[in-house]
Amino acid sequence: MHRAHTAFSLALSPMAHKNFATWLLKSNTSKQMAKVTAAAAVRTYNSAAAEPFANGSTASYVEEMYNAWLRDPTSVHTSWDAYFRSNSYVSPPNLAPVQANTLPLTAFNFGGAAVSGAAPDSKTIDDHLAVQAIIRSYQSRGHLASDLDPLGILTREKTVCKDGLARRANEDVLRQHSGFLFGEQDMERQFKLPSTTFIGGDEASLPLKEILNRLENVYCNKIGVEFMFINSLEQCNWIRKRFETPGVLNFSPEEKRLILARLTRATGFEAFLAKKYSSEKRFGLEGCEIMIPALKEIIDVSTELGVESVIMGMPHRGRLNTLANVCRKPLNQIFTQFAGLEAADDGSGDVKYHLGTYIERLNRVTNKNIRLAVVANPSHLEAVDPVVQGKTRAEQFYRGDQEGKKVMSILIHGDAAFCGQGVVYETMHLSDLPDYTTHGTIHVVANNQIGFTTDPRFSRSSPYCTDVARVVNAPIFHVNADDPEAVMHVCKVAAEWRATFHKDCVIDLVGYRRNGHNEIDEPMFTQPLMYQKIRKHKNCLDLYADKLIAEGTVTGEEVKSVAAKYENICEEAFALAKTETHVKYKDWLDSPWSGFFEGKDPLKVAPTGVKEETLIHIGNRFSSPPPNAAEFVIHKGLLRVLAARKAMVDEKIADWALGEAMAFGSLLKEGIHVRLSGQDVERGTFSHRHHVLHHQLVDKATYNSLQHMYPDQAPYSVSNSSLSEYAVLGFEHGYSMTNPNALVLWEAQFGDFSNTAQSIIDQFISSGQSKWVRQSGLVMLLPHGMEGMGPEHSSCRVERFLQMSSDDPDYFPPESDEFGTRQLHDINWIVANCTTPANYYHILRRQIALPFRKPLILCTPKSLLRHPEAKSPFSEMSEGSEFQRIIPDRVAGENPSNVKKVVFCTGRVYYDLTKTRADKKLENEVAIVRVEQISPFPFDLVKEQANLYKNAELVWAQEEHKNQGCWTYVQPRFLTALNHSRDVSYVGRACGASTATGSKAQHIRELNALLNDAIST
Ligand SMILES: Cc1ncc(C[n+]2csc(CCOP(=O)(O)OP(=O)(O)O)c2C)c(N)n1
Ligand SMILES: [Mg+2]
Repeated sequence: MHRAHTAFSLALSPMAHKNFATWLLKSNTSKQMAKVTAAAAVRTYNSAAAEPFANGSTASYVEEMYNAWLRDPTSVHTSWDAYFRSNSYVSPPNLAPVQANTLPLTAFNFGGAAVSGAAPDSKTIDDHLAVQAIIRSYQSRGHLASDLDPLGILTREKTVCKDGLARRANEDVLRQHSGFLFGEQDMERQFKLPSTTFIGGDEASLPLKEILNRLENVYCNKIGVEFMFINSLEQCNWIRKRFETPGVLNFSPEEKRLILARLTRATGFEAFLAKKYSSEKRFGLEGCEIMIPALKEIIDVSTELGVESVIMGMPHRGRLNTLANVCRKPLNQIFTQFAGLEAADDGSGDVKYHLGTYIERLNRVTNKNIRLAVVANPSHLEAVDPVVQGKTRAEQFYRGDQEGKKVMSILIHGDAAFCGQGVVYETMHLSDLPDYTTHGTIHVVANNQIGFTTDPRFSRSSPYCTDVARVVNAPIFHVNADDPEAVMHVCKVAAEWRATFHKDCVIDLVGYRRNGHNEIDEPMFTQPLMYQKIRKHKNCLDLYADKLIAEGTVTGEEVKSVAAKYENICEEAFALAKTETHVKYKDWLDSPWSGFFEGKDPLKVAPTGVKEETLIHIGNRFSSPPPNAAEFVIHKGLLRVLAARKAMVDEKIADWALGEAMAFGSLLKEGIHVRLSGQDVERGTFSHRHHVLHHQLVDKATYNSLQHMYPDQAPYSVSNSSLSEYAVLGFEHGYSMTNPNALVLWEAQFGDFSNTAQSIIDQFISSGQSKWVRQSGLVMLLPHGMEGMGPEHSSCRVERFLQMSSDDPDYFPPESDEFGTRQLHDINWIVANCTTPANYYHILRRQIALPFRKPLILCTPKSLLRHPEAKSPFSEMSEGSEFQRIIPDRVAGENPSNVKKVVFCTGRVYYDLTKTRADKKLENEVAIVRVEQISPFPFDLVKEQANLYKNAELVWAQEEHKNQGCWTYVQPRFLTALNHSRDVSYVGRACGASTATGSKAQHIRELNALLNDAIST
């Protein structure tokens, strides 16, 4: 936290508050008034624009003046008279008063005796305005002076001011209003409280001294509330009320004992691990142990308010403690992870502080059942955030929880990662999008004021590590982690905020890190002064126990006995863990699919062809305007698209968009939810899909025929996403984890953009099953193809996906009827590049027909979307048809002995090759074989094709550069398939650093060269 080091530079408000500021300028009143003008002018657009200074009590005060002036112009000061005569005054909008201030201002006349019905004197007005400005200053900026740092390094000491009061608020907080501070003689004067404060409780006015003390206590103590940038008066008032109302921080003795007991467990857990596994890394929570009671409080309050399932994402710090004391994962399972045992099940596993969990248990405090999941995550900090959101959204969807009342997410962050990692920002921006919102996430920052060895001063440019949350108007509650009661209050407010407004909020738990980054690191190398302080600093549990003993809530014996009891529990679990011989990865699964695998033959794939009448029905619906077509005005161009679709259906052929719709529609018919998400997917980047028809005259009137295929179909959702790959791909991955009976697809605008989501691809999609026994059938649609569009927009870098495939190049699996399915079962993901709508249709349907789930990486076409030959007859999609891993050359294959050369290829280049072959009239001499599923490699079918053309030369032709595309992947596998008895040579572009040339002419030259090389004998 280095908030104090950064000067705030606030822009002038674009919405300068005309009423207030202009009349003051015009009326040229006292100096004091001019200062107030400045206060209004300095106010910024992000500073509660919805609650201008002239609103609330100031506004009602001015209005009172105005009404008095209307009755009798001489009853007000000449400056008011001049102002009102200028017609500048406009009554403020009618804001519902949040607190009735019934006392007239005349009751406070300071210049002379109060006279009933008389106008207040100008000193009264000035002083009231000054007090109101001060109240507002505390609300807006009090957090800058609040006492957040348990180590006191950045804490501003209180100073005694000219009024005799000690306060932390200084010019950072009060700014120009510090000049308004009164003298000691004013301290007992009563001031009317504006409706925008709750510090008075039931009192409409308070002595100045009390006002200042209360403000100081609310805003500059152990809690720093940042909220005045929120653009909603209702929300600002809601927060003010929760923090300002007198007595909000009073806890009952029972509540205090519960906090103490929870803190004892959190502290005891780390101490126990430190004792038993002193040389093991565990990324302990020491210095921020309060996070455990904090999470429990959030969950308690949320459960009380109706939440039944909580999905959490968190980094390394305090993760084991969270599993143990928040999720109540059996301690022996946690301790077993330290024993270095062999795993009892498949997979490569992960380190203990990355594993997930899923627990269903009774919440003892609320007596309600609750499900808690901690999503497994990689080291890549914050990468799990969107995954958690996607999983949460999916759970809400399947439960019909449209407002997020039953399912919620909590994201826990480190201070350095929260402000440093861009995915946090990307994820925040999903928070209010209709198809991505989870209706409010509570973010908890375990802010230990350090990231590994780096001070905040060198790791961020913002005053707080939480500033990223301001972009979505999330309130931010900073709190000193050494004050358990303040922390609990903040957690309660956060849970209530989420339940009330269904919007994100942030709890910034400002603590410290007692040890090094991990328990083996030496922190004094880099933070000597901070760690000298830490060494002398008592831990939070001891401080709190001392406080409760001193106030008589508990005795020293009680404190000791609670700690001893927990230590015993740990010892028993430790003994039990010692009897274990294996770890079970399944114990750590975050998304169990109950029943999905039961009774299934793991090698049996359901048929993917469907009845022709189903295809015709889907085709007809997909090519029809909405039922109320007469009223729904469709764009003329789309009418042509629909007519062309209809013509295809009549001819029983499908292009790419129709093939896709057949896959989606038939799955929806079978009760499979389909969700397609990505940038501009509704229309399709290449304007081929058009799933959402827009009424040309009525805003938001749309029609999506895939949602209306059958009355009892599953829901179809297609959503244009925010312009993010990292967060959106992570989100869809999380969505796909929740339920195997859904087809979840993410489409990149162009395949190359998927590399900005690389950590989701590397850390989750390719390796999730191996590390965390968690399957996913997510489909990534990656437009790919060298079509002269330059270095970007050409390649989805399929070579990278292939390089990550766990498909052994030297191993030809035993041949059997189940060859293809067994390969799919054993691999980490599927990589394919289909050339026909029918094969695209089948591979999508196969995702669901498989008895297990695997991610599918699909290179998808661009020009083929409209290519006259890239069409499939319905017969290739109807019953009896299936996905073809390889598409043989039917013509050349009839007389294989004539064939001199076999060109193997994948993807769109096939159509260029066939055209060149036709031009050269070499159909009988050159066979062209399409490898549609690249990984797992179809060893069996490649062998079969090669055997068919015994004497032919074998080549692999590709349009990508030699070091890219599929060549390096297929080459060794060809040799294995051919048992090293024949060779396969390369035809295509030379190696290249870039994916494609930027010159169209060069592109055409290169393409022609490769086509000529490939189609020659
Ligand atoms: C994306 C990413 N970059 C770098 C790292 C290496 N790393 C691990 S922990 C850490 C510091 C994290 O600091 P903070 O977020 O404050 O969490 P803390 O460890 O202090 O709890 C770093 C840089 C990582 N795990 N992930
Ligand atoms: Mg940190």
